[in-house]
Amino acid sequence: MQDPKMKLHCGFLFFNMAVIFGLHEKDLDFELVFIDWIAGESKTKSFLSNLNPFGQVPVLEDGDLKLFESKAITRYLAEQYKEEGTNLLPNDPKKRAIVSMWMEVDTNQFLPVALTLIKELIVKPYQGLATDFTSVQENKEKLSEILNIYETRLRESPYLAGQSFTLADLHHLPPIHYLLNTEEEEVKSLIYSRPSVAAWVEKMKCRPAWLKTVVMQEHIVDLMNRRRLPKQSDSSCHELTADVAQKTAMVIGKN
Ligand SMILES: N[C@@H](CCC(=O)N[C@@H](CS)C(=O)NCC(=O)O)C(=O)O
Repeated sequence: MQDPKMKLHCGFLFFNMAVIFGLHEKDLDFELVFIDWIAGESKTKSFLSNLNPFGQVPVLEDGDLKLFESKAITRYLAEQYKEEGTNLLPNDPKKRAIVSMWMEVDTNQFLPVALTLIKELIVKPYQGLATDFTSVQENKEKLSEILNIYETRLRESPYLAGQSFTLADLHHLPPIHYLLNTEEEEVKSLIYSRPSVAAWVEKMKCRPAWLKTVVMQEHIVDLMNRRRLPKQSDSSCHELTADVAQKTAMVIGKN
């Protein structure tokens, strides 16, 4: 088998999922290098000096290029591999500006709220820490207001930046996936009680690239859980990639 061209250093959580989603949308081959950031693997000397001085994943290596920050990575994939897979950025500067605007909305409005909820409801319990329910309540209220604006927008157009799926939509689905997987029914109903938001989410969830992303993420979580078991036998990154590739192909077929 030919060596994959790119290497993605990544672990659990949605920033990582966004890049995996982007790679699948672009139909690109890559090697996945699992980084257990919860166990501190993104803070080693070698990671900090070779990959990301901020000690975070995801990091993409494409030849001599090393990139961190998920949105910088997916934008690079969209531009560098324009002719491959889905076109994630329109050519027209005005349409492209609308994509950038909704990506900024994601970063500055949606993500801080979603991230707090996901940390409180998923990450902290995983780490054995107590959830701050006051913060959960505050952020549910903020999420509701933000989703009202999204509902209005998505009544006008099927995707955030217009008629087609773009990077702006791509970056929203991974955190939404986590929000839908919390134990809090109210968080789920904030999303599903808004018909246009619900339709947008359901449409995106059917994308073949997303289905592959979910399978890959489930294996990342499995690997993370296995590492926490006593006497686990560790898998190498190559084993993970091969295993994931095989299971992904089995579940949805190679398109
Ligand atoms: N803005 C960054 C955020 C990346 C991020 O927060 N990564 C988390 C994992 S999801 C991480 O590596 N955390 C380890 C740490 O901050 O110590 C991006 O979009 O890539």
